[in-house]
Amino acid sequence: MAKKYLITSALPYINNIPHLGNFIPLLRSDIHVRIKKLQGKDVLYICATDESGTRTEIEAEKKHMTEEQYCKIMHKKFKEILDWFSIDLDYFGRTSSKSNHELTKEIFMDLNKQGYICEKEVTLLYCPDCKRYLPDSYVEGTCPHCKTPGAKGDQCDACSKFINPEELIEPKCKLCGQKPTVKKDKHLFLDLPKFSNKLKKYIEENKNFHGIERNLPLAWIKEGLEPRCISRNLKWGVKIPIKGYEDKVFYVWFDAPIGYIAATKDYCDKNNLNYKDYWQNKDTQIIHFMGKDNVPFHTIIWPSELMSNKKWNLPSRIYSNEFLNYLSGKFSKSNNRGVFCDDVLKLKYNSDTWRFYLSSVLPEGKDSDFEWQEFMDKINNELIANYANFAYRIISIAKRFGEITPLTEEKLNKSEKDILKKIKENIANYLNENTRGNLKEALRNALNVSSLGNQYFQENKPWELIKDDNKKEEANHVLWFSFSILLNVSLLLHPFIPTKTKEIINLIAPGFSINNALKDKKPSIINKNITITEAKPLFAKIEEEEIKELKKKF
Ligand code: B3M
Ligand code: ZN
Repeated sequence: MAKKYLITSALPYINNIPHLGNFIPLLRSDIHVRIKKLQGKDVLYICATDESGTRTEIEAEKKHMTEEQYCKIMHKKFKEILDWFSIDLDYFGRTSSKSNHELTKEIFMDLNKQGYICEKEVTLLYCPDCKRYLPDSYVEGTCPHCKTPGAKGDQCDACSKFINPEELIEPKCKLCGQKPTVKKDKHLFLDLPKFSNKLKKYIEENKNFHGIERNLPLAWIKEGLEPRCISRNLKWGVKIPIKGYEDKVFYVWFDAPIGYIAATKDYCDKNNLNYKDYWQNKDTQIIHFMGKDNVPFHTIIWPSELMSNKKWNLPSRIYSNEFLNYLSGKFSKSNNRGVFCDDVLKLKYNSDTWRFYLSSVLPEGKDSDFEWQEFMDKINNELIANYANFAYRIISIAKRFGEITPLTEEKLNKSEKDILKKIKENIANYLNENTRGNLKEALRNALNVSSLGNQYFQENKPWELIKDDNKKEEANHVLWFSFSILLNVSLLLHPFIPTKTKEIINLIAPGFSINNALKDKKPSIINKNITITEAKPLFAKIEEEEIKELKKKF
């Protein structure tokens, strides 16, 4: 049976409109999925909103809504943003779905039956002013591990270690700033030490785990894992199905990754498929995209949840990204710092423009920065100068020339054969870089092909050939081959800038199927007549003045 791929992007928290940094895993996963589709692979692409937990309770209350109402509105907003950016999900689910509640309970019961859950009395932080327990993100203090101030109640951003809220040094309620009081209560823990050996084996034996995805969990296992509290004193979330826990729900990170399975199930139920073909059939590879801060959850907690019962597929590969910063600092909605996805929708640039810029500065291997000047430079000097102008120039000349008849490969001269050879090499590199998760490099390979096209076009001067009645045949040849190069560039750029490239492909090779185009890892050649009746520039140049305005605004 042919391999299937189930590809996910980390589930965004329902209460935060993503900034461009949060958007990176969505963009990278979308590009990766589209490249896999060019290769003719069988891919299902899934995401969902992460809805459980305190954040939702507090935001809903601020807006005088029930949690259900609030999540419904926000989910719709997220969906609009993802559609606008052409994030081509097969299904965008919700962790508040019935399927997620059921699957979470099922997986918990399995863990419990196998002895992987333990109960302990814990000290909790309670804010008497706000009248609520302060888990996770609503309490702040100094990290007990690295002593950095400003650590959250579940994880320290500085050293990325897990924290239990009561371990924070000098804790403060993030809502009112008061010092919380301490209460004792019984809670459930996932007994992580019991998974240590299995996790170690799983990670060590999986050749697809590299860098932080391999080193971080192995280092933590070596240090010794500790049981992880998985219940919370809240109402909004997945109810805990055992006696004595009626007033508690699961910790948001317990049910969130199960949301991947639930979203798959919801998609499959709607399409007469079986979600077990993805999650329980060993021919399926599960691939997760996320920011690096999510790596501990996906390499330790999540596989442990799945190990309760041998039936589940474990993640085959994790692609994590470093952080995208805004002008060398952090994005912050409250300080109006940086560009958020809802802002982007109101600006004049189309989604391809944003996707191209972000793709060219992806924080892969190291952090990167969003810079307005660079935004303008990348769009004007790479997207427009290298690709869009190439496309526009050939199309304009072809419009003046009239119908172009296709030739066959035998008609190619030596230098054209060389170009095809180079395109083939770039395709091979492009696909390898995609497998390694170096999408910024894959984009380079696509642009290399565009440079080859520009060079060919410049050397063969079709604009002169079309003026000479004796050179009709030569003009036809050069235009046809230029269009063939343009087809290849457009295919390679398609995962990055899907909208414009699709328009170009439909214009120059109507009926050409984008899916499967790179199945044989070979360049494509146009084999039908080409008639162009209209030519217009693909993108408008960005002017200095616009950048000045934007710098002021953000
Ligand atoms: N919502 C954290 C985040 O958005 C979390 C990811 C869940 S993935 C299962 O960064
Ligand atoms: Zn720390």
